[in-house]
Amino acid sequence: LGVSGVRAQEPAMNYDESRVPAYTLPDPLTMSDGRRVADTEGWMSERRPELLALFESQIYGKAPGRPEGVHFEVLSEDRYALSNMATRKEIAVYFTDDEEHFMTLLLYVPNKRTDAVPVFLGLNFKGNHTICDDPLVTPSTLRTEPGKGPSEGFPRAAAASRWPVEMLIANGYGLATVYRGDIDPDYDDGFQNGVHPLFYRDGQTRPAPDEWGTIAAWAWGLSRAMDYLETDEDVDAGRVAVIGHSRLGKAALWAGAVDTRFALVVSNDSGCGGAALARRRYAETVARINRLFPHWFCDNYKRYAGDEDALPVDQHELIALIAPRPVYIASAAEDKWADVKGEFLAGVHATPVYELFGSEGLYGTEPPPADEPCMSGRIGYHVRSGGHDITLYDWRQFVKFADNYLK
Ligand code: GTR
Repeated sequence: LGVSGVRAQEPAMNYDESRVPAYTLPDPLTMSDGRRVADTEGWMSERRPELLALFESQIYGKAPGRPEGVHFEVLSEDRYALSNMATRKEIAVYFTDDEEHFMTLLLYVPNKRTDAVPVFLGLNFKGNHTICDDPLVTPSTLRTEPGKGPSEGFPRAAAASRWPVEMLIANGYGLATVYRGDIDPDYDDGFQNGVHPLFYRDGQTRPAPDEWGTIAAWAWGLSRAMDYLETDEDVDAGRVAVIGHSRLGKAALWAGAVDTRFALVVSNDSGCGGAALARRRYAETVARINRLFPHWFCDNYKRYAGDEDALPVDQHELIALIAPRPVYIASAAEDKWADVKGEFLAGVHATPVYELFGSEGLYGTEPPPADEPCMSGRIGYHVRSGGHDITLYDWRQFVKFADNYLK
């Protein structure tokens, strides 16, 4: 489908709950051939790989896995960061065996530690230097569409409200982050920049219809960050939580689904193509997201524009792919664009898979009232009052939830 074909199928935007169409969700515990998943062994060895392959080929696209040449270089280490509370490291993660293509991982670990620490890992929107007011963080090079965005990058600490580094350090967590543009710049250039061309076969000029878009590339980058964290003795790689807000929340969920090394997954306001059920067609739809962000998903996903019922999966099964590892889904009351109820219901409908593992999940037919988190099961959830953002309130809940599993 060309872009105009996608637009022709695009239905009017719906913000009216009474106009959400009737839909039937695919059952995560029924195989494509109709067999029921009887136990965790059947889930792990048969149904999970089947679902993963469907998400891969129809939505996010296949990524190349860990390249042989991946290697790391600690560029700086400073034990006196954040008023001596933390050690800061900057690490070049080279994607191949050359040293031309890399991302810069910024890592803080608490100085008050007796052992390797649990870490939150997430991509940032505007550059590593924007996450806090630390004058020694190397500014990331801005990679936006030519002519768009501030030409000289964002000021230091521009995104500090989204990254409560001191609070995490005080609670015994490390924080690791990478600028999304280091992996793949967030605009449609036919996949010429970013990591995609590094893995083209001879003569290939763009990903095949079932190969990775930008979100899968970001998720792949999170796994490469994990490759480094596994080598850092200050970090307990068995206790890494992957987190993301909005489009980066979609990437965090996909990273957590693909890569079982992530011990816990946090989705904040991830919406369409993230935690929200596609079949509800509430606010942002498959048609709309593919028209505005044609580079995010694989080309096969465009087939489902206006035809969500034909999807062989829905987003509750993305949550289920994380089972039995804990997952937290956060919504914001005024963030209707991300479909609060659709995000909540995805957690509810992933629950049978958690129950198969003997765990509790998430329950109910309506999201809980604002600012009343649910944390009794392995699927945590809250609606924060306010709009599309990630705030200290959100992070406090994630830490509280993570304390149950990573401490
Ligand atoms: C919006 C997009 C959403 C969400 C958001 C964001 O424009 O429609 O899916 O990802 O951007 O990343 O802030």
